[in-house]
This record gives sequence, C-alpha cells and structure tokens, in this order.
Amino acid sequence: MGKTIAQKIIEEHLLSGEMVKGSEIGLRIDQTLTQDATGTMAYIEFEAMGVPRVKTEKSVAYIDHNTLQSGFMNADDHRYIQSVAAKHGIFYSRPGNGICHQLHYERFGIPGKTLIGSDSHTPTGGGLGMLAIGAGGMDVAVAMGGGAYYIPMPGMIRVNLTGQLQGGASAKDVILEVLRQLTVKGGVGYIVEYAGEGVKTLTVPERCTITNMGAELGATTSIFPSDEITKAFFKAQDREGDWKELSSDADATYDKEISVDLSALKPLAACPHSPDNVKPVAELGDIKVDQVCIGSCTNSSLTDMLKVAAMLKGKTIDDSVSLSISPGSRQVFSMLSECGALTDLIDAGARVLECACGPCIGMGFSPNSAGVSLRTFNRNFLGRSGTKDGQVYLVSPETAAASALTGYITAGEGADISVYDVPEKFRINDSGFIAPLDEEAAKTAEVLKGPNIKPFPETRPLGDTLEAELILKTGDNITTDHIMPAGSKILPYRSNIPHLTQYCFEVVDPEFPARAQAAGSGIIVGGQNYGQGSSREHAALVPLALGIRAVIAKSFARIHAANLVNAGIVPLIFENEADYDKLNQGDKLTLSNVHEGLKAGRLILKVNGDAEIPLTMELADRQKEILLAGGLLDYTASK
Ligand code: MIC
Ligand code: SF4
Repeated sequence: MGKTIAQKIIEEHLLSGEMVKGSEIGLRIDQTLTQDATGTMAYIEFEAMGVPRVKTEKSVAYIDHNTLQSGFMNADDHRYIQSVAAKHGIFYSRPGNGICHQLHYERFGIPGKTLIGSDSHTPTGGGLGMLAIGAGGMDVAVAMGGGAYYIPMPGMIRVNLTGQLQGGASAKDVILEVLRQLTVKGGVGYIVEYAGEGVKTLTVPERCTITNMGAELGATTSIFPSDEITKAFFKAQDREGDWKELSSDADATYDKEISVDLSALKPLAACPHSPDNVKPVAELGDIKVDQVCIGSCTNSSLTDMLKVAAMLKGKTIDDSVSLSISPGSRQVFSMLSECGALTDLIDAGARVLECACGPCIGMGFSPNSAGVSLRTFNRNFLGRSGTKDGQVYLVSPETAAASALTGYITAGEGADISVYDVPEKFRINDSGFIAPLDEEAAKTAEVLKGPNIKPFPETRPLGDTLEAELILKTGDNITTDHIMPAGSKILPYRSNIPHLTQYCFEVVDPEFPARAQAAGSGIIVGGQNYGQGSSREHAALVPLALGIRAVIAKSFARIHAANLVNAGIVPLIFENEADYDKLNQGDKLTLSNVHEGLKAGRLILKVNGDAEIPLTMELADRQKEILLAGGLLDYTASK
C-alpha cells in the first residue's frame, strides 16, 4: 500500500510499536531544539539523567524568548544554557541571533529527518519536509539522551492545494483558511500533509508559515513534500548537500481530505480571541487599529519583511498606529539592511525590534487598554499580549502593512518586492551560533547556575487511593496560556517553579493558587481540548507544585496530556461527557483502586462520597508505569 511522506519518515525512524492509528509508537530522533523559556527546565532534566554528551545528530539551544533582561534572571538563565550546551555537545544560538524556528529551517533542518523541540511551533520545519514535532521539555531531554520519543500514531489529513495565490492573498491566509475549516481541535491526532498542484507555487518560507501555524490546529505536525523549490532554498542557504527529494506515493491513503483553492483565497483575519475565529478582512467593517506588530516565527522571513517594506516605501504610517517589526533572524535582518528595505521601514515610522519572539510572547508591545492590535503572529489567546482586554487579530504581513498605513483593518494588496535588488544566495554568517566544546575540554567545563534556578518540584509515586478537592472547573479550549501565563513579568521565572505558582490560572481565577495550596491535594476539571497551545511543561509542573494530582476533561491537547503524565499528574477523560455537568468546584472527589483501574484503563470517581462517575484514559502502558512511578524523571531513574 502506498505511503504518505510522514508515514515514510515514521517507518524509517520506528523504534517500537506498530503504525496503527492511535497506538503508541517510539521514534528515533535525529535533531532537537530548545528555546530559553522551556530550555532551562529541559537542561535541568537532561543533567538529572547523567548523560555526558547528547546522542542526537544535532541539538541546538536557542535564546529568543526571554531577551528583555530587566534583572539578573534571564541573563543567568542564558549563561546556564550556554554553559550546559557547551559541556554536553549542544550548539548554542545567542540572543539576537533570531527566532528558533526561523533559524532552524534556515541553517539546520533536513528533509526526511526527525526533529523534536520544546516549543509547539517546532512543526515549522515541516515546510522543508522534516517530521518536526513540538514536545515537552522532558521528552526533549530524553531524546537528547538517545531515548525514543513516544506519540500515538497519528492519522493523516491531506490538504489539497489548487491554483495560485493572487493579489493580496498570502501564505498566512492559506493556514487561516485551513483553521477556519478544521478549527483549533480539528488536527488533534493527525498529521496534516500538503499536496496538489498548488504546492509548487509556494516557496519554502511560505510553506513554513503554513506548517508553523498548523500547531494551532492541534495537529501532531504538518508537512510539505521536498521538491525542486526546496532544493533551490537549500542552494541559496549554501546547504545543497542536505537536500533530498521526498514525496508521497500516488496511492497513499488519508483519513480525511480538505481542499483550498489558492486562486480564490482572499485576505483573512483570525479575530479575538482564537486562531480559528477566521473572517474575511473585507467583511470586518471599519475597525480602528491602534497597533501593528510584524514578525514572529510565523511571518518573519525575508520575503515577508520585503513585502512590508515595499508597501511602506515612501509612505508614512497612520498617526494613530504604533508599528513594530521583528525580523526572524540575523540573516533576514542583514539582508534587509543590505538592499535598503530597512531604511524604507525606518522612514515609514516602524519601530524595529531585535530578532526575537518579542511582542508575540508579551515581551513588550502590549497594546493600550481595549486596544486593537493587528499581528502577523499565530496566537491571539485572551491576555497573551499582556493587555487583558486587548483585541488581537492575526493577519498576513500584507494586511498588517496596509492597515498600518490606513489606520483601519484593511485587506492587503499584492506587494511588488522586485523594487529591491536581492541576491539569489542568502547571506551566510553563522557567528551567532557557538559550537559545543570537544569531548576532552567538556569534561572539566563548569556549568554556571544562577540563584533563579530552583530545583524540580517534589514528586511522589501514585498511591492506590486519591482523595482531593475539585479546585477549579473550566470550560472548553483552555490554553496553556490560561494555565501558566507568559509575558515579561512572569517569563524570567521559568526556572523557578515556586515563584510561578502565584500566577497559575491568573487570567481565569486569581484565587486558584491559594485554594489549591490550602487544599493540599487537588483535581482540575476541564472541557474539550484542555491544554491547547504552547508546549510549556510549566503548565503541568506548576499545578504539580500546587498539589494537583489529576485533571479530568472531555478531551486533551496532545502535548499537554503528555506533559501531565511526565509530571505525574493523571489525565482522565469523562466516559460520558454529560457527567461534566454533575461536578462543581469544592466537591470532595475520591478515586479508589487506582492501580487496578489504571491497568484496566477505567476508574470510578466518587463525588462527595456518593455519586459515581466513570472515567477513562487514553494512555499507553509505558505512560501508566510513568504515572505509578510519580513522573518521567522518577521512572527514568528507576530504569
Ligand atoms: C508560545 O508561542 O506559546 C511559546 C512561548 O513559544 C511556547 C513555549 C513556551 O511557553 O515557552 C510554545 O509554543 O510552546
Ligand atoms: Fe516565539 Fe511566538 Fe513563535 Fe512562540 S509563537 S516561538 S513566542 S515567535
């Protein structure tokens, strides 16, 4: 039987399990990446495993999230990551070098290889034809140590692309259209593979915009074929030797198929506060814009920036708009400068920020009260911008630039980037990467830990009876930004779990931490797609530190469910969704015969000593053992 691209890569990397949808498979991982906001924890966990040198082909530690350094914390963390990377065989990407996903596909990604990264937008690499998957920090640590990465074997969705983008429609509009069709939970349990005639009309950076934001579908990853267009990109990056052709078999089968006619696509916007709340820009009416932010791992390629510069060239942004531009990498930045586009951006009134995540993760540029912010980013969750009532719309660079000029949300028009004379070969300057020490020097190298780095929260093996209070009941689509917010105030403490506890669920219920602490042992109840969004394992480790022992939901997002298990928190699913209505905050909950129930995959929940609610779990045997041991670290130590 014919295979899809993803199935071919999985088959080549399969260490355990069978390629049957939903059953657990273990994959050999060729490359890993971390960023600084999840990296400190991942390296603390890696150190705890006692492996002297990474066993992957390439591992890279990027610094791109916490670049503000308004205190010793971030700088200490960066020092720690630099020193731990040097010692253990990991490349280090300095702050200012660029955003991890942009840099990784420019300089390291390889078609047909596997990559896991402690960041949910790792699937960006799928634009090159890599199997690139977002994971929790602990899973990345295990992969660096040579261990397998486990996922449920995904099903396959085919997105059939026809035609060619016209006018102001952009790659961003392609993924917004896919989100409109599939929603933020439509990709859960699937790999999204792009196919059809339209594929060859899209450049690698455009493909990477699409695979990047595939994370918002909840998909395991997204992937494009590796073809002549990919080859040209590798040539321009002076990496032709890394290129390899990859395509699906003509008789490959898919579980679902959707189509997007590129020729018919019009500029779209994801309206507040969800990436799947997608509407045509032309139908939004007159919406005054306060702020426009261009950049992030979704839209910060050279072409994206050139389009914006070409549209702003010789003009001035509207008086009411504040415009930020963050180029994705030093390569993009220096090429913008070389061709004069940077001058056009500056002259038009843009505030040019460094090559980093910046406003995307709330590191500055929070909008004014109830302000309308147009962003070329991938997430517009409530409060993520740093302003709780900020109204964030996600749009293409073309629409962002057009709106910066008019001061109203305005559909982008085709931008003519031929006004700039850009060389075919990219500027290559890898001085922002620091290679690791050789094995001899590494032996005596010191790892530098600052006082902000606090130990891992206390874990305990899973007992046979679990008595706990229902501390919080949430609705559907709770994101990890709800559970563990980011932003400039909180991000510097990503290696300090005790400090983070006070912010847990801050945007949902500020009393949550105090209630959880007072109860000592707690359970959270959620709706559909609990834990969607970022890969931050802090959304599991911080509740763990607050005594949360289980989460019961209608369904879970993949990475978060894995992070809960790794932290030793039991993810349970309502057998009958209607039982969700029977539970209330403050209920006294009891799970007995937990060990037996875990084996059987079914537990009975007693509510206030009385009503009984059946619960199930979607866990592999390995995950059940991890839970019994008290989490992945204890499980690994016991092996
Ligand atoms: C995000 O976009 O939410 C982040 C910040 O990049 C996260 C990782 C983190 O929380 O550190 C992600 O996407 O995984
Ligand atoms: Fe950084 Fe934003 Fe991309 Fe996350 S989504 S990696 S915060 S640019």
